[in-house]
Amino acid sequence: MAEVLIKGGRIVTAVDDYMADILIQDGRVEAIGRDLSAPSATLHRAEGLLVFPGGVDVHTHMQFDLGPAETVDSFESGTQSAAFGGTTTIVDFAQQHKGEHPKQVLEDRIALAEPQACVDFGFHIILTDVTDETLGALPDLIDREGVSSFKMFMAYPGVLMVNDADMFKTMRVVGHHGGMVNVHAENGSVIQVLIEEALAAGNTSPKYHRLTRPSLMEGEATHRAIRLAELAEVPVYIVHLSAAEALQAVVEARDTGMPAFAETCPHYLFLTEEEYDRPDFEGAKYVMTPPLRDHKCQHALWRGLRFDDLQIVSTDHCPFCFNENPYGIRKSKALGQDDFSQIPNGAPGVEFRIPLLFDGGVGTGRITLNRFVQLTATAPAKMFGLFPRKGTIAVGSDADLVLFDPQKTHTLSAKTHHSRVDYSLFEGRQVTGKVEKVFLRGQLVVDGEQWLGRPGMGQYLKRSASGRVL
Ligand code: DUC
Ligand code: ZN
Ligand code: ZN
Repeated sequence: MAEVLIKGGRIVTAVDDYMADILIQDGRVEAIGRDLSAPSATLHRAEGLLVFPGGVDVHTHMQFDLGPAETVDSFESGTQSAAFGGTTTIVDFAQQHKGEHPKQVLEDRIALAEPQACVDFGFHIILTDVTDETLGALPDLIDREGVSSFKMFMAYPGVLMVNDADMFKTMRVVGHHGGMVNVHAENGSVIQVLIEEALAAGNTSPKYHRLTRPSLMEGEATHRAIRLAELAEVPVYIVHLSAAEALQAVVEARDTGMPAFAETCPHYLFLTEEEYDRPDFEGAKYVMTPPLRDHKCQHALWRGLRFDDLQIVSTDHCPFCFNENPYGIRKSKALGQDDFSQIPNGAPGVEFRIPLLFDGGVGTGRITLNRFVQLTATAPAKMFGLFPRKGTIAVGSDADLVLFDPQKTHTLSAKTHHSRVDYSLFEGRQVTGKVEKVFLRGQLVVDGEQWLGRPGMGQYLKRSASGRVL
């Protein structure tokens, strides 16, 4: 029986904060207590360190084919990067293309991820083709295949966008079977008009990405998504919320008792729209959707995190290289050199979520240590049907643990991160608080700068109901 003993750490969960030892047996937490002893166990000393549950990032896009572009992280490189950042579970996406059966889409994606994954993983399914066959497949996916959340896009007309009628039909089925809908909420049709006008006027640079995606249209779509969900009686989760107007729609819904939820991402919390003014096409690095917003929005997001109007911080890790080489133009921002609308939408971040939120959230006093764990591990696990196996430190839970040095200062950089992407949104930023050791089901995978994990050790997670317990 593989035994591991972690001694002398300060255990922090979403609700607790105390000194104790943790005994791990066969990948699970066997005991938590003072002065535990297990002579045959491998010992790790944790004096001076915080012990968190492994992070749960419910919004990543590894090895993701978006048509003209493909994200540059494989499941192997992306999950290794996640582990170095203290994240031991991801929920990624399996995307349905026109005519595809959602179950087949899921099976293909699991087959791609399984031999490569270095952390545990689940999938949301992106629905783009709402037919009777698609709708008929959903109950089985929820009840038997462990997929209880389905993403739909209100943006990207002609590519990913689902109209209101199809969205409503999907919501009704998903709600009835214990699932939740995730919505990319932007008014795609109006945004398309603005994009075409900008290009016709010769406005092709990255800053027009922001100017053609106004926060008002995120607010409008968020309001609409919530109203449709209300009628369909389904929990709704707004992904990558960036705008104060969108947050307002979520707050109003929650105030009336609706199961409306939302996540935001570190880039919206720490960066603002000024980044698009960088010279030499550098603004393209910040082209993600929705775009970076102004300081007023940023302030509203921090307030939302404090008061639980926003429940989760995820990364939307969707990396494309800045330079065309070494992975070629399909994996690079250079696709949009002459036309901002062709810049692949997405940015990296899976490795820096925990250090950034610790430094810029806990370190600045904006959120408490318990809230930090809630936002990065416990709430995502609960929201997406993974709790209590994931998201906390408790007897019987998977021993996914992060030993974290709250005093150590280090610099975030693409030179030292583990993603394949060639830039960082946070290049050169100094943060205090560093992931020292990471355990995945009791196995030490990260030890300082050393990688001890291996591809294929991550397991597919069948999830239970989403959006029901928080
Ligand atoms: N939405 C996402 O969630 N990820 C990448 C691009 C997008 O529009
Ligand atoms: Zn999206
Ligand atoms: Zn995304």
